[in-house]
Amino acid sequence: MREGNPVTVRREDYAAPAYWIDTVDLSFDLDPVKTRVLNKMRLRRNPDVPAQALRLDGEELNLARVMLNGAGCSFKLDGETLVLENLPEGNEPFELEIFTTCAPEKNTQLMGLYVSEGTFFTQCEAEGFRRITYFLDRPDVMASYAVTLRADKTKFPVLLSNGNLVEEGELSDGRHFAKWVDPHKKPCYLFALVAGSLVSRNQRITTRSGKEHLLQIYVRPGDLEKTEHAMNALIHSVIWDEARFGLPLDLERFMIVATSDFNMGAMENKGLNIFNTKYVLGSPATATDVDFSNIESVVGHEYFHNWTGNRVTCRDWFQLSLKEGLTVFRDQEFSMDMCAEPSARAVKRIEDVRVLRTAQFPEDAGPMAHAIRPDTYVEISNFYSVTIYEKGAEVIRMVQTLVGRDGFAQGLKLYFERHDGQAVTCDDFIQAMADANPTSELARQLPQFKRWYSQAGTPVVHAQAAYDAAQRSYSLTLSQSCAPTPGQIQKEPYLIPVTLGLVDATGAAIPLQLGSDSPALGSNHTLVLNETHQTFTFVNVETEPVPSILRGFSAPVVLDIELSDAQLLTLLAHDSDAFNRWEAGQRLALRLALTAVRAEGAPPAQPLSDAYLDAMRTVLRHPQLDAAFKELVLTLPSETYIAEQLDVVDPQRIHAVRETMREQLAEALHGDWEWAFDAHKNNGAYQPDATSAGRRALAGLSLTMLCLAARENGSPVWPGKALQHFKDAGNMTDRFNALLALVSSGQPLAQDALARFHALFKGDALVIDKWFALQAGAPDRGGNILPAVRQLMKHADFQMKNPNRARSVIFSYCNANPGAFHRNDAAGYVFWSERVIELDAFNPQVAARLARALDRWKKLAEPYRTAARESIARVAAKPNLSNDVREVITRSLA
Ligand code: 0A1
Ligand code: ZN
Repeated sequence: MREGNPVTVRREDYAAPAYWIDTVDLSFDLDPVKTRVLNKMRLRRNPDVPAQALRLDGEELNLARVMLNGAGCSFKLDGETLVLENLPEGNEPFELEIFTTCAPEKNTQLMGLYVSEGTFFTQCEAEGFRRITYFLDRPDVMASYAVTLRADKTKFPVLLSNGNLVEEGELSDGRHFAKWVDPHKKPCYLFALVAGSLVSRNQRITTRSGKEHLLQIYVRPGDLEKTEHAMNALIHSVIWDEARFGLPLDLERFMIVATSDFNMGAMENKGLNIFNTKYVLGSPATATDVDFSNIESVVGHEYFHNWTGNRVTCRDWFQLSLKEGLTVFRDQEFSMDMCAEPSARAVKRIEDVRVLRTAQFPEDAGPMAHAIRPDTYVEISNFYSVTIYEKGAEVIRMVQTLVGRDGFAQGLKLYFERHDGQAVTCDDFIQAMADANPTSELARQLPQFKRWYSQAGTPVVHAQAAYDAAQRSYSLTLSQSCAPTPGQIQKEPYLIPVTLGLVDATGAAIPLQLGSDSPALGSNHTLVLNETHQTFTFVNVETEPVPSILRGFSAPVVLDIELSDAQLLTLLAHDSDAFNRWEAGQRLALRLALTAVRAEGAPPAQPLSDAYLDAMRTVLRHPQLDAAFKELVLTLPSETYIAEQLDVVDPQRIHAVRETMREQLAEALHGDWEWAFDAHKNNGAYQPDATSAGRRALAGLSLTMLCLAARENGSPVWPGKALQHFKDAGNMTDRFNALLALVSSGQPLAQDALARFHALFKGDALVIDKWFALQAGAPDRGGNILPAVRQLMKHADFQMKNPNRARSVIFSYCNANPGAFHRNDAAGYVFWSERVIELDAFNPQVAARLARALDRWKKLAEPYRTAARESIARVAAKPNLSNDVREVITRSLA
């Protein structure tokens, strides 16, 4: 384990490798206790770099032998680095043979080669390959791989690696072998092998070019019928990437393998994607609509990496967003294009923005804030972040907004023409986009746009409007600022695309025109804000308009605008932009929440206004709006999002206020919720499409509201109905929503339902994860959740070493249940520090994610703040922390 040697890596220190590795021939004798790895490589000096020793990365390897061109040679170990000083001079290639062993069964970090439920898996991104063999473990070293796997045939009948199977056969002693050759050069982080007892769903497809491909999904026997949705998603991904971007599948065989022990979501290894089971397995009986939609987007994401990530990869890990931001953007677009209804696209956009604002904005305002292309890191695993991924995707989306959809496709085409087969930088990407669109604002103001890559923090755009009735003009002054972030005090202005429209009091769109000699702009236009202050004057505006600014969330900024309740109600009722329509409702609710949180004394009993409640009723009963959109509008802003608006945060008070608001909404709209539940509850045979999912979501929210109201008025009717609905449910979404309704409203019947749920799904790990998560994430009533969480950890099904299970209990409590986690007696923080330390001893990546739960401690009110700092200090005082946790904790206390 890497510990005690925290070195800061700097982007500016990048140097090309001193050697290239052209070919790698790996042989594995797979044994869980001791696996033997023979690595034969052909290397040559990089003529562009001064002559120097060869330094190969290694970690937790046992070195048995090193041979140079077939003979013994001198070498030394510098820490864990293998150093060869006396290599042949000149530029002739030479052959190195390295023989090592490792212990997959003992690999609890799940990096490198490990065993999960008796099957071998690898995870090499970012720096896991060095745990398999000595190597130049960096993404700019790309080699051709041939891999031979040998293992016991009974225990490991399936042997997989990247590329094509070229040979297989029997060996003595009940062992067998398979040899795989990957026709594509790749960096070692894309290497993978799998060996175990698995079965596969197979699908042959013919793509546009007429080429045949074999698509396969490998799972444990018994899980095969849960792979249909993932296979459909894969087929759709192949078709979509070819249709939208002209990017074909470049492999004869494309495989996905699922494992239940995985640190992240999935991994795009060339031709052999390895997935967390959570993002592969889904049947109507066991997976919710959210699971189905996640499966589709993660399958898409990993598949799209085949071009954006694999064909063109990153020069170094500072460029991570080159592949991740771009690929998240692509998977978001894919999911939107998979929606039949245009309104479902808007729903997806709202959901994505909600993630950005509840997870990325806090990161950008906290101690771990970093630019999408950071300048330094200690442990790269800590930078697989919402900033690199989600904000990275927003930056790509702004590029598309600035160059247009066709211009973006042209830019991507040029990017591949220039860089196919290379390891490149974010600068290379954006240059291709600009060069393909030379007259665009992007090309004209490229250096300024690039500040999105170098500056951390969320910009605030302040909007001020003035209507001049006499001149019939409307001027909008936009100004921007960005708060300091660690290591970046001063920020330069960004280039911000601000898409807007103007709406009159009846909701009609006002035609846009900037200056009387200027062309008509239609009713929707993107302004480019590139200075600290800028005024835009619209002419021929007959009546005072309501501004609808930042439509579609055209930039990842905070829009600071003073809109009256009446103006927000107009937008909520009429805006043609669905995102801003939703946003208007959120702003109304947020305003009421903040007023109640800031009020003196006990929180008000009825924080919601009649106007707000009437507007919500109108949305809920609206004949044209679809159910998914209604569910989003009727869901109050999260506690985390409310907290982000405040300088001093009292999580208990925020929780209390939001719960009161929910109860008020539940009671005031009681008849409407009853109508909504009845109107949306029956959907016939399960289909995972967005429209049906939206109906189930709205029925689920209605049921929760009805159970909440029942708690207030003591009526047993709706809890009884919820329990019945739970029992009768024909799919997991309905069943889980009924259970959630009972649990989140604190109904006594919840206990019965929870017990039945466990009995019904015993042995189905992903469903049992939900069972744990629901209880650990339940609203706190009198401090009952922490004891419940400690009890859950004693449950026979609890396994700390399985990341999904650990997350389902511990993260659901510490990261996703602020009202229960932030306790007056500091017990939540003590629990957190114990778990960070406990996890760090065997899985630093998972521990470091948990360590982020107290990122925002400096904003907490007393007594939380002092107690949080003490708990963080307790973790910091622990010797032998991993670099992963050490980096998070050090930055948190800085
Ligand atoms: N590249 C993957 C994410 C990933 C990163 C690190 C991992 O190590 C445990 C695993 C997966 C993706 O973006 O999907
Ligand atoms: Zn990715």
